[in-house]
This record gives sequence, C-alpha cells and structure tokens, in this order.
Amino acid sequence: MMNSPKDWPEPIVRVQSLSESGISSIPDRYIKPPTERPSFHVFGSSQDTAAVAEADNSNANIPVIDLSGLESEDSQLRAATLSRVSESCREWGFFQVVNHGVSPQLMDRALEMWRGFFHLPAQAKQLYANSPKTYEGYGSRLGVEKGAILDWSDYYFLHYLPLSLKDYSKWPHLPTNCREVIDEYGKEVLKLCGRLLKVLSVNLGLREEFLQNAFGGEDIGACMRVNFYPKCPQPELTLGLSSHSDPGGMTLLLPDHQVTGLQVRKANSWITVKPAPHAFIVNIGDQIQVLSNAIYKSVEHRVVVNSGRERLSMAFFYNPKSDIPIEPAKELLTPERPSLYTPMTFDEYRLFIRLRGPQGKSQVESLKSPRRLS
Ligand SMILES: O=C(O)CCC(=O)C(=O)O
Repeated sequence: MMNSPKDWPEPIVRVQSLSESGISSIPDRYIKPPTERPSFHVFGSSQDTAAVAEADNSNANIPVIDLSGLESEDSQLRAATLSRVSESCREWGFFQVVNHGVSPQLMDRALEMWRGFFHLPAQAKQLYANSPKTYEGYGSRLGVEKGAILDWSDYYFLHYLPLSLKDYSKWPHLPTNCREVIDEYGKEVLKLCGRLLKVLSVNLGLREEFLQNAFGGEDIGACMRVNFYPKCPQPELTLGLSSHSDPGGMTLLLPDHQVTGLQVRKANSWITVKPAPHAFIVNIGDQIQVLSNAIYKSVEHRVVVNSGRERLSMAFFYNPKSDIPIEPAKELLTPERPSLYTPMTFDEYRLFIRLRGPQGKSQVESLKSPRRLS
C-alpha cells in the first residue's frame, strides 16, 4: 500500500509569485510536451498524431439544465428535466445547472472572498502552506514525483465533511468572515448535491436513496479545492490544470464567470465551457462511474490559462465515506453486462492522484477487473 510522504520532494514555488515577478517566459518546469499543449485539440490515435483541429472558437457547450423543472406541477416538464440530466450524464459526464436553489449572492460572496484570500500578502497565505500528508491548506502542486512537470496554478484545499476531518484551524482566517462564508456555502451546496444524487439514482432505475446510501449515508465526505490560475506569459506552452477525471463521487464547480478556461473532453476534441450566469458545473467522478458500472462515465477535463486575466474556480467534491468498498450496484449487473470493477475504498483510490498528480483517466481504467497492478 502506498503511503503519503510528509513533505514535498523540492521547494515549493508559488505560481502567483512567478506571475507577479513579471517574467516573460515560463520556467521549463511548466512547459508541457507538445501533445498536451492547448493547441493540440484532437486526440490522434497513435497512428494519427498529426491531427490538429479547431475547438476553442466553436459554439459547442456542455448542456445547461434548468433544475426548477424538477419541482414543476407539470409532470411532462419534470420528466423532461430528468431525461435531460440522464442524457447529459450518459453523453457528456458534465452539465451546468441553473435555478438550483443556491443563493446567487452567496455564490458571488464566496468567489469574492477567495479572490481576497489569494490577494493577501504572501506571508499571510504561507501560514496555511500544505504538505502531501493531507493536502489541506495552500498548495502549488499535486503529486510528489521529483522533477515532475507542474501546472500553472495555486490552490487551497480543505475538508468540509466528515465532521471528524473538519478543522477550522486548517481553513484560512482571512479575509474577515471567510470561515462563515465557507460554512454557509458548504451547507447550501451539500443540499444541492443530495438532490442531484437522488436524480441520478432515479435515472439509473435505482431507489432514490441508492447512491446516497452507497456513499455511506450521512457519513459522506465533502471537500473543496479553490483553484487560482495567475496570468501566464506563455499560455500556449502550459496548462492551468492537466487533464484528469475527478477521483471522487460528483463535483460541483463554481467557475469564474468572467474568464473561461475549463475544457471538457468530448470524443476527440476539447470543448471550452461557456459558463451560464450563476450556474454550477456538475460532473460525474470516478466513484459514480464504478457504482453505475460505467453507465455514467467520469470525463476528462483540463484548464487552459491566458496572459490577460487571472482566473479562480471553486470545486466542491462530494465523495463516498472513505473506508467503505465502492463497487458496481448489484441491481445494474446483467449476464451481458457483468461487473467491470473490483471493489476499492475511496481512501485507497485517491492516493493515486495525490501521489502521481492528474493523469487523465489512467486510474479508473486500471481498476477494470482483473485489476492491473500499477
Ligand atoms: O478550474 C476549473 O474550471 C476546473 C477545476 C477542476 O477541474 C478541479 O478542481 O478538479
């Protein structure tokens, strides 16, 4: 079993301080291999590596779904809303929701508060510098491999649930009232996650409470990562966040509404998400891929940066209780479609991304039974 090391393999450099130092070329540590750079839009097969195409300037977007339809008196509208969620889960693994019940003012306050945090003096942020032991706090890399190529971003990571892991001393104390804002935001977003999990369960033909129970009932995990992408003098050479699928259950992302950057993989291209006002971006994580026996798939996404504007996003991860085995729902197995995955706890599972950093979908693929040992 892998263990988390206590410290980083080399000194941490804050991407924000690099950006603010006014450099005109980025250090080699942030330069991605050519096929991972933002301009390489189409995934060629190994025989087709020359394929390069447009994607950024297309009008394509992930589906936008009005959740007020779920509460409608009109049963046709309710059914249509359920089926849009179902299609989006099957075809995209990603969708945006509007009229979701979380207060728009609270969303704005939370974003502003975190912008304020990242603009505090370096020393104030440094009080919360994180380590690979738990990742809680202010960080600038994922993964502990010495000499790894890094992403162009800093972040803040904290636990919201379970209560045994919620530790205010690991949450920032500035800007003023930030702990209250995080608490309030977490409470609202948790409610929305619970509602969405019911919708997903029903859409899979399962009991409404199925996924919530499979996640451990009341004992689920929830954590937040706030991503800060400073301006980058050579955005064409790097990524703000490398391609990955989310290891947890389901993610609710509050993106920057002024600056785009998130790209979602759709077949052979990258679609840039155009955020709808006050929408959350919902995406399926690896644990729901496993529980649904791959009826729903977690989808790769990445973040591109730019030279003109910094960007901030808040990811809220809704995860299974960390020590229960996650495996495909028995109800979804048939002789034609037997279980694709061997059971694994989320604690074991997330060590992978924590040690190796974001690496596409390599982990969930490696879980396919019989499991490839890596
Ligand atoms: O910044 C974004 O838009 C996406 C962030 C993300 O994918 C993550 O935090 O896992």
